[in-house]
Amino acid sequence: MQRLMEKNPKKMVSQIFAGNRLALARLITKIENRDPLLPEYIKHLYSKTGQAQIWGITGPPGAGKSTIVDRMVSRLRARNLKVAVVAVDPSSPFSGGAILGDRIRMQQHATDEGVFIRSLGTRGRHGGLSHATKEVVWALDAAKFDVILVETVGVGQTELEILKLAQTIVVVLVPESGDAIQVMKAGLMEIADVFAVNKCDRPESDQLVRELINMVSLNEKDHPEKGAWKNVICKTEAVRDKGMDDLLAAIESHQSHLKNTKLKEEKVRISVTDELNNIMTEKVGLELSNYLKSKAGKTLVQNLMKKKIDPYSATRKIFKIFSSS
Ligand SMILES: Nc1nc2c(ncn2[C@@H]2O[C@H](COP(=O)(O)OP(=O)(O)OP(=O)(O)O)[C@@H](O)[C@H]2O)c(=O)[nH]1
Ligand SMILES: [Mg+2]
Repeated sequence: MQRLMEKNPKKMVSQIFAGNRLALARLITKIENRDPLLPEYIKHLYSKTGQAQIWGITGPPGAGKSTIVDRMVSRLRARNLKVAVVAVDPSSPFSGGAILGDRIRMQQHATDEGVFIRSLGTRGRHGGLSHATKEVVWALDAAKFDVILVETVGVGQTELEILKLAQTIVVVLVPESGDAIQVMKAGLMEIADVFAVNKCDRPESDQLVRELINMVSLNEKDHPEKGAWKNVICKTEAVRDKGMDDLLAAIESHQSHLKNTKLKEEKVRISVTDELNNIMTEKVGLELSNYLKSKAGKTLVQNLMKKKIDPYSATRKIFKIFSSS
């Protein structure tokens, strides 16, 4: 019976709309595994996406992201909002369920039907993680989660790519993550909407706050795409639940700002264009690797080696074959 449901994307998606957590978890696994039926599932759920608030939480390892996420989940649940957490670790081959530490930390939410927590790793694949994360977020959005928090570890290019799907981005920093110059270098100034200077129990945190304030005011005019939004800097001590209400207020204020300006629409425009790009790249890559395994593909490669054809002409030839199939 369960298998039958999985072979019927429309049925499975309707179970997800109805709040079936098992169906949702199964779809997320299919997304991770790039199931061949995935386009069918997405076709049935896409029109139901676009309702959720999507918050991105990033920052260096150990900065306190998960602790902050946990505090936010408690606050959102107190307002009876449904919350999903996606923890993305591009360096981890593990996925499914939460990473051990997060699982322990999030235990208080484990039995709460209004909370869904999932970790995503690369599972040995290169690239495509941001694409898969976006589809996971669509699934959660269609499952009617009000707020989806996406936590990414680290501050590399992959994380910046993943975070494109978020509407509001919180960058969590701690004094030991370096000075504000490093923040600039890592590209965090561009993507941050709110800074949380966590571990404010440490004396050096005031210095970091001061540097950030300077940096934010210097940077404002360079980023007209943010509209009149002025990056907010919050001092937090997540482990003792301090500064969390101010942080939540800053995030909500950014969400209102998006709604009241054209920025939200612009973000959606960028996001859908990006999706097309991702899907096209994935599809063309897949078609190409299949073609190269075929007899015709192997002959073409031979011809390239023998200089009987040049790479541009070969590409045109392949495109012709693809467009006629
Ligand atoms: N002193 C102090 N420690 C904190 C604070 N917030 C979190 N921590 C501790 O910092 C450690 C890392 O916290 P996490 O929330 O796991 O940090 P993270 O950024 O999610 O870590 P990764 O996901 O591994 O990158 C834990 O031991 C926390 O208890 C804080 O405000 N002050
Ligand atoms: Mg974490």
